[in-house]
Amino acid sequence: MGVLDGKKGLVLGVANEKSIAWGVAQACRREGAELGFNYLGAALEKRVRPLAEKVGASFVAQLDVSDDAQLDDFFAQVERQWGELDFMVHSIAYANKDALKGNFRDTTRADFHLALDVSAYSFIACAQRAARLMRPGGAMLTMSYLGAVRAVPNYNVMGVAKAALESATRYLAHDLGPEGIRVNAISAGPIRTLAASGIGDFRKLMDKAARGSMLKRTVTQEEVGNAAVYLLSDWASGVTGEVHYVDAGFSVGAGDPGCA
Ligand code: 0WE
Repeated sequence: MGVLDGKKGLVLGVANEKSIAWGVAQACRREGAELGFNYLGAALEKRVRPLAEKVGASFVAQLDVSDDAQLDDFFAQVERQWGELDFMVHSIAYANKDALKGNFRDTTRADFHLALDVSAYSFIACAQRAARLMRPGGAMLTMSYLGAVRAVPNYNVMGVAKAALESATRYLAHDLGPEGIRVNAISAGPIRTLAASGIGDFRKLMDKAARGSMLKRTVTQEEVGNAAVYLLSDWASGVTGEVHYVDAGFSVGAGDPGCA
């Protein structure tokens, strides 16, 4: 008996076993959901397929969210295979590595376009296609970060993208509410993932996050997964348009008291 028993859901954005999306997928599986996954390209297919197998996934297909033709094709395959969809998890972001350091004011038009396209527009693109396969009771979820609402050093254009993503969450919730479909976001504290491995000084950032948190630690993929289960389940039937923080209380604190 799980809270997602009988539900079919897509988890978009698994890259490897460290991915937040993988933590979400495992929690959803534990609660009885039938899962489908995407992979970005051939290189990640080798990573994703074995993981998908571990949770008995019934659907795995290629989807690069920056390509409309792939979006159409992916969701057409979901429709053929499943017919209906109960939930969708979007855990996808990308910015140029060089844009995640140095001065925000040096952000180029190309850096801005790429980050906003892959990290924010892609949720809209997936939501419009997923919604057509959902009935009342459907749920969507995306992943954000505190840099959406505060100026976090070096997060730069990703902060602007997450701000757009959180706003899109509210507008999608507005649009899809009358259809009985809920749309929420989780704002997770920093977690060591493939995306994080490309960032200098991530260790220091994790340390600061732990010290400044209420629980005096960082959060895990499993904890994000458990919160995701709640938001995707019927227990959250009255919750939509929300950004739910899973950050050990960091965002409600005044910061690290030992830090000047
Ligand atoms: O959203 C993120 C990371 C997103 C991300 C990470 C990378 C690294 C490698 C997007 N694109 C790329 N592109 C790459 O080439 N986080 C919330 C984690 C994160 O990233 C940061 C952070 C935190 C926290 C970057 C700078 C400062 C803090």
